[in-house]
Amino acid sequence: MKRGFLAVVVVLAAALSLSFPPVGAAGTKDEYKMSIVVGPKGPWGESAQKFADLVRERTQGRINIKCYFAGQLFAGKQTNEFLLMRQGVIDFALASTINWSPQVPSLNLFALPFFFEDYQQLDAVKNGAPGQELFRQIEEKGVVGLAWGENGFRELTNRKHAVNSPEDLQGLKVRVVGSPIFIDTFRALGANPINMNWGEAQTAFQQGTVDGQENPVNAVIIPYQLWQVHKYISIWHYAIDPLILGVSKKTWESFSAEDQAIIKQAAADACAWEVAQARKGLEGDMPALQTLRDHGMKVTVFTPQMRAAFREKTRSVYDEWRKKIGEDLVAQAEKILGR
Ligand code: X2X
Repeated sequence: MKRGFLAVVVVLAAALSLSFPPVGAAGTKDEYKMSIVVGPKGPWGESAQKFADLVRERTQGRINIKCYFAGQLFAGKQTNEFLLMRQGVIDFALASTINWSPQVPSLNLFALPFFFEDYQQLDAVKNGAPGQELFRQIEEKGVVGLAWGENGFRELTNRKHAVNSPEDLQGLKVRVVGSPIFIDTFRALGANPINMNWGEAQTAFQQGTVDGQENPVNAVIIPYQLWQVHKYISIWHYAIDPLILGVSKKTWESFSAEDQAIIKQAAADACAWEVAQARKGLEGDMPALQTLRDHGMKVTVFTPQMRAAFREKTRSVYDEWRKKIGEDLVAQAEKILGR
């Protein structure tokens, strides 16, 4: 009888220890995995490391976040990142909204062609009601948004010729992310868009299997030295790409309220630094473009008239994607932008 009771206690204790983390560990695993699509160089990669370092310091080493750069955690397919976070396979990510947009269509708001004109407009939308609504939607799908970072305005580079008007894009093979709005946009402009993960894109640029690509200047074009493969760049600001520093909801809920506060503050600090770096020299006269010229690139900065010609050509993309993103959300953003 006594033995039987003891056995029950032992079994119960074993079951409890399996279902709860040990007391005092505060939900800590030895390592939390953080996903970054790009490499460690440049504002995007550097700020992810900064965030991990801040969390480690401020928790006296209790919370150890390891950065996995260049898409190591999703085996190449960048549009799977959000799915893996939902499942808790990836704990943290400093992620482009583009890569999450196949699972969260409203994030395509930032990819509406020629919709955002400057950083002030972006800030007003992401810090206002639409930004809150987007964080609510991603949380509903299993990922908690901690802070907004920035990849930046996406600019077109190519190896063939200067692109000043839609005619110049005819038939140009342009690498884009595997997110449908980009295929639609480049098709509407008469180009030949090709889906490709960033991990494979650089080889394609070197081998010339594609002619061009689109990415921001400070966070991608400069760190990846794209002047080595592409001589022409059009500063056309056709889409904006904010980043989200997010955490799997499963992981988030395993932290104490105190640790959550530390992590949230570290995210805010790292992202504030990152946004400033992503924009550095790209406002006003855009002195950062000199770096590109110094490396032999031919830079075309679009005038509002040049943008208007492209916007006109992509009107059908706006009409179609407005519905997919959510009419209310787009209308809210337009109200903020005074349209
Ligand atoms: O793949 C890209 O172009 C990049 C690096 O900008 C994203 O992850 C969206």
